[in-house]
Amino acid sequence: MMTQYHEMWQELNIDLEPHEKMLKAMGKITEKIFKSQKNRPENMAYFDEMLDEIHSKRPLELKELKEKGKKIIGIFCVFVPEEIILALDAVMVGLCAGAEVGFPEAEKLLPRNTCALIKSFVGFKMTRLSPYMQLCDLMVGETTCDGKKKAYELFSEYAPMFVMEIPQMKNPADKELWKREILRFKDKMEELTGNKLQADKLIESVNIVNNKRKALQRLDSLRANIPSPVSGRDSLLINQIGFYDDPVRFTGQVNLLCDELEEKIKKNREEQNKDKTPRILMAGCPMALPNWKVPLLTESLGAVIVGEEACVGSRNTRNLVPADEENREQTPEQIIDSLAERDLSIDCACFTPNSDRIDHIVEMAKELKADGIINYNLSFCQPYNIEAFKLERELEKRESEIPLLTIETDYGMQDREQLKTRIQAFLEMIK
Ligand code: BJ8
Repeated sequence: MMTQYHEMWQELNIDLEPHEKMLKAMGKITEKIFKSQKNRPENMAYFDEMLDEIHSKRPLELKELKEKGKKIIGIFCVFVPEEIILALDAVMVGLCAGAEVGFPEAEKLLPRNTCALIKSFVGFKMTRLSPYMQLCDLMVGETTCDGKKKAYELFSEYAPMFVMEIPQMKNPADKELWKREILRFKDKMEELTGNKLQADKLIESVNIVNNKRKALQRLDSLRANIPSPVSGRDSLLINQIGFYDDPVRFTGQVNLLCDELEEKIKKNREEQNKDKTPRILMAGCPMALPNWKVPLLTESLGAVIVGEEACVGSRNTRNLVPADEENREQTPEQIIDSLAERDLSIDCACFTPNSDRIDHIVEMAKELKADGIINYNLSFCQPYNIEAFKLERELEKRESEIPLLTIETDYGMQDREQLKTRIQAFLEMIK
């Protein structure tokens, strides 16, 4: 099998030597971060395997699908509608990345003071270290923050790009703009795949994606139990894998895990009042795979993360598209209207105003019985760093008793000790 993977990487023009080094390093890290945890749910085995084989098994599946004529579509933001991609018989993969490995190359194209998430995906492409990027027939960008917008302009010299214009506000005209953009994307996808969008296929895809979101919602709600039946690290990993895996298979595995967690909760009833583990809600910038620095630090210091107010988390899964019987009789355009409506409920900091996000953070903290919030921001991410001030002020204004720690960091390990000290002090304060 290994030879088969090597052949695939060669065919995909992966830079083999650094790629092998990277995979070896990843293997060691994942052992330490995930597999060494005690009393881990048995059904995490599927996600561990997905992670172990993230550059082999899944890319090979995608390559085989591609050989059968399916198109592979890379995305960088949860606004890009997976429903349209699936309905046109293509496959979606997330391309946001959470490692520093390609930064020196990325910095030849972008200023050093660019957000790590952007430098990471640009770096992976330029260093030819991602089989997903090499497999893509089309990469879909979006005009969210300025950093991404300008990076896509440069990136388009290296990869086939299609950029969607995301509105910055949420007025009726903005919804119309977004709906037009989804229709423009549909046209592009029809041209690429040679398929025509049909209402029944679109409804089927809406249901597939809704089911994926429902399974992740189920997982999130189980974490509201005391003690939480699953670690934050594992939950984050599951959410990250959701951007790579086959959506139907992934949903089945998340539900299987949830069945096991429900059993565990029943058995742990008597622990309920004894558990004093500090419970943390993580809010802010998305943590793309393999960005686990802050969750690992937080949980290694004795806390448990009970929710992610982020796009790799509940911001992406909170709302569903009206489906099932309600839209059986609808035309594709009417269903696209519902897609646009749902998308505009995403409270990304790129929108102005974005007060829903603060309400959601407060609601989540209450529902998940969080003892504190860690507001996680990537350096040079203006939208989230500026909203951090607003969040602090709003929590004070509302006399919210929930303590908040705001941190600004990147993908490097240089600030590890400093972060550790700050998180430790925060946890001691909330105990
Ligand atoms: S809907 S959060 S996935 S844009 S962290 S690149 S904002 S400078 S990732 Fe995002 Fe879509 Fe919004 Fe979600 Fe820019 Fe900030 Fe970097 Fe960011």
